[in-house]
Amino acid sequence: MDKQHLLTSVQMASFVADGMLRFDELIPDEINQQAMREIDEERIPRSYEKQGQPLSDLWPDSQGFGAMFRLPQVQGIIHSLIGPDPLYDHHAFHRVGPRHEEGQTWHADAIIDTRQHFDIQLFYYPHDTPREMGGTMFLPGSHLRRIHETDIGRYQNFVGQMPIVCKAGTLAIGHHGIWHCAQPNHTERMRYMFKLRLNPTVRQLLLWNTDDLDSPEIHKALFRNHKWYGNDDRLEYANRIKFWRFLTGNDKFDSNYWLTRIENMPERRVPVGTA
Ligand SMILES: O=C(O)CCC(=O)C(=O)O
Ligand SMILES: [Fe+2]
Repeated sequence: MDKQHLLTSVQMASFVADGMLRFDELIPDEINQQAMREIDEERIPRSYEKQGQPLSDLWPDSQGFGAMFRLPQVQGIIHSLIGPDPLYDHHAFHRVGPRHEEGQTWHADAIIDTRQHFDIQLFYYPHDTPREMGGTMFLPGSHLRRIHETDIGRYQNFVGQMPIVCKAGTLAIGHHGIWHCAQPNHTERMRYMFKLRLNPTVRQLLLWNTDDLDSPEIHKALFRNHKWYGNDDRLEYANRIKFWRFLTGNDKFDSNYWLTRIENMPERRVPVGTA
């Protein structure tokens, strides 16, 4: 894997804090056009392929979706987060018709799943997506609040929610726990969005370009406050510390003594009669 395509430690810290990363205009237009054609002409089936198969076996001749995830830049992103030899979990083609006034309810694509090991989902936008066309709405920082699918469906809007308003060829990568929902399409055009879920087959440990592992920017990225959790921000920070420890293998990593304090459960006994 060419180091130049791997994510940096600061980007990984952003993923730990936000549960997502976005790469605007990453995919060339030729691939975007082919990808939409593949959906329209049903050259790639809507139904799931064999789940749990190596991603590398999937759609070998595809000039659209296959070419998209085989791009060295996309391979570098995938490698950084879930390592080599990822597995295909499932895919979904979304075509939201013109004047489709309904959005999805807020949800995560998961049952309650408390693993530190995580899957990623690629959300690929092959054409310009202005706000009136929807885009997928994400809630950065929601991925560590593990919920069951539409448990959060009663909510309408959150402080800090982020619609993917983007140019063609944009890719968002989400942690499996990220809260999101499709938005209505108020335009006269069809909206396309392609989702692909992938599973790791290796321990997710230092898989990215770690040259900047000691950068002070990591701390800033990890302890970003998204505001929507109000006074509960420290709980989020504690969960991110655990996640960063998992990714770096550094069990002593902490900030402000937050985890070290609650992990202090001494077992050393004072010999009886010495007091
Ligand atoms: O269409 C969208 O923007 C989101 C669809 C979605 O929630 C999904 O594929 O999991
Ligand atoms: Fe979803």
